[in-house]
Amino acid sequence: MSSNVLSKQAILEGLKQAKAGKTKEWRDTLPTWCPGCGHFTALHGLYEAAEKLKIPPKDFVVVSGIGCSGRFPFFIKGFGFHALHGRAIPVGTGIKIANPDLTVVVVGGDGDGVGIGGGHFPHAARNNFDMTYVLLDNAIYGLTKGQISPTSPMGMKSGTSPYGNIARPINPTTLALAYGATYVARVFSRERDNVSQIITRAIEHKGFSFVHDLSPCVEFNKLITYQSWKGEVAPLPEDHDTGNRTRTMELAESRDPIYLGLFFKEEIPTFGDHVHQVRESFK
Ligand SMILES: Cc1ncc(C[n+]2csc(CCOP(=O)(O)OP(=O)(O)O)c2C)c(N)n1
Ligand code: SF4
Ligand SMILES: [Mg+2]
Repeated sequence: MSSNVLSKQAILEGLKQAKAGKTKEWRDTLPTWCPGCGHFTALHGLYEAAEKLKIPPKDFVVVSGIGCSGRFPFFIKGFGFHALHGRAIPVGTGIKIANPDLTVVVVGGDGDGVGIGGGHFPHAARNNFDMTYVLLDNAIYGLTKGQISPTSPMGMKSGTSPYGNIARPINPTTLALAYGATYVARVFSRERDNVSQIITRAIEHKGFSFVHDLSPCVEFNKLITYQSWKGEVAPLPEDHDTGNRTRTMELAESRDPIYLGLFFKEEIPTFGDHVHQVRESFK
């Protein structure tokens, strides 16, 4: 493994340092995930983004659903809302409407975001709410100990699919593009610096930004792992046009390889801009 990987040893060392009081401004409570969980990388990415963009904790809100991914708000200094399973996005959009000055980041798992909560994702995207949605995809229900999720591959065996998964998986990156998200990226939790960079740019983006993080569950998913994904991923072609939504969908659908990087970005008025225009027209 490269030095860029959050190895078990590096995580334990990090926890030791944090315990010794060498914590950064953005860290508060120590994460409780299994050592090696992919979710650590996105958390680190959020720390780096908040530091880089100098977002004070009073202006930072992290909203999550339920799942191992749902623990995020506890591990970040700022405001947090641990919502119901699949209901993080509507809570996040409500917060943004109530106080547009806040930086709102919604974090959730594959089960949370494209399973039970799948009906909220399209509307946040098409309305172009100025917020970031990080979907931590481990292709399994981690918190409830390993049932198949909407992103699990066909044939995958689990407690709820002892003879193999019979349903076709959903591709969250393609969904985000189809729903009209104005910033769409895919990252892999094995690549810490890329994750931090993409999350930082996503938060900077004015509009609905979506980051699909391939984030392995080292405890319950023995099929989709750091190793299996490592052999399947590749960066987007260097000449990739991030302004072409249709062509981008083809690349998002590819399984061989699974592309990583910034797929699409466009600057159009946000939900808040439209509300402002409507208010102006009252005058
Ligand atoms: C309404 C409701 N249904 C089911 C559950 C049980 N439950 C808790 S977490 C979870 C799935 C979590 O999987 P995912 O969203 O992929 O997050 P992960 O734990 O993998 O990060 C389920 C089914 C619940 N808490 N609430
Ligand atoms: S059960 Fe899986 S998803 Fe949950 S903390 Fe452990 S490794 Fe991460
Ligand atoms: Mg999951």
